Amino acid sequence: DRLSGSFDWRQYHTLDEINDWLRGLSDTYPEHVTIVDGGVSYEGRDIIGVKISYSPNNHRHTVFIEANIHAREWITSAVATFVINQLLGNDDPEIRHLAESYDWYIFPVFNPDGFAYSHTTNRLWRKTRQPYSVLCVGADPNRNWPYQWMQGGASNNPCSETYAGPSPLSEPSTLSLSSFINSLGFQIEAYISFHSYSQMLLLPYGHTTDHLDNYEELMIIGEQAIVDLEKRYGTQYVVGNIAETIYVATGGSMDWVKHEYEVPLTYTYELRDTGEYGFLLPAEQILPTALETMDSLVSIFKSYEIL
Ligand code: ING
Ligand code: ZN
Repeated sequence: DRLSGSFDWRQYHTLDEINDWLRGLSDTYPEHVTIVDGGVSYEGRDIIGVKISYSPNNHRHTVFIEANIHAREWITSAVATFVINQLLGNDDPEIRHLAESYDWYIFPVFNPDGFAYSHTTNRLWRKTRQPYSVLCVGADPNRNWPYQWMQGGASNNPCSETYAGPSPLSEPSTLSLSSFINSLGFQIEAYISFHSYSQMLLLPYGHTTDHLDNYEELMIIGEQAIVDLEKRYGTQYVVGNIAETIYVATGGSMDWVKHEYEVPLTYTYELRDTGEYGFLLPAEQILPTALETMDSLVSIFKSYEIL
């Protein structure tokens, strides 16, 4: 039932389908959508995102959203593309306000090689596809960023699922995405990373359970966001620091961006579910997951405006 030329949220899509849809948006909405070039992966795939801006001549505050840095977490790119579609096409006044208040940079697939491999060969692949030994391929791209690299919850064994890589930014994808992020630098007002699964809203940092930077403010905004997320379908989330709430983990993208650019709003979502289907979340749950997640995003930025 896959109509050619269509894109929807009733099924999961391949990398090519996602990228074709993104490129089509810049034709449909030339005044508001620009394709942005996040570089090229180890296997030579383009890492593309969209910039959505309703005031291209102004210097606006920037929201950066990344998804599918882990290959098997398919719900994350489905939600990211849904967010793009909402920002461009939903007439709801709260969503129009949100869309038009920021410059948005949204990358639905941060790890295209792994994502393609999870479609063709191994549905549960997590890492990149750069080989490190005869037997073991890939580094964990969410353990490969320079802040607190290899300081806990990461492995120096290339065969591990959490292999941090031989050095920070050893992966072509993380290296080129880091330079793209550097080009935005202190313009970044919010950084949102989508993972699955566990139904959590996580705050920096992963190396310590200490409450650093603007932890209190992020907790207040996050607690309201999960209340607003729950309203639609009763889905329950928990909010908290990475190390306290899920596990110690270092070298994550959000922690690096937070520390490097003092980004005020930083959240990592662990989307549905809590383990019944895990990474294999049925396609029927894409739309409800996306809708409740959108509710929480609206909530986050509404709270942030007030505080
Ligand atoms: N969870 C994340 C992981 O990379 C995380 C949790 C978020 C760690 C942010 C560090 C920083 O392990 C999943 N499911 O991948
Ligand atoms: Zn993940």
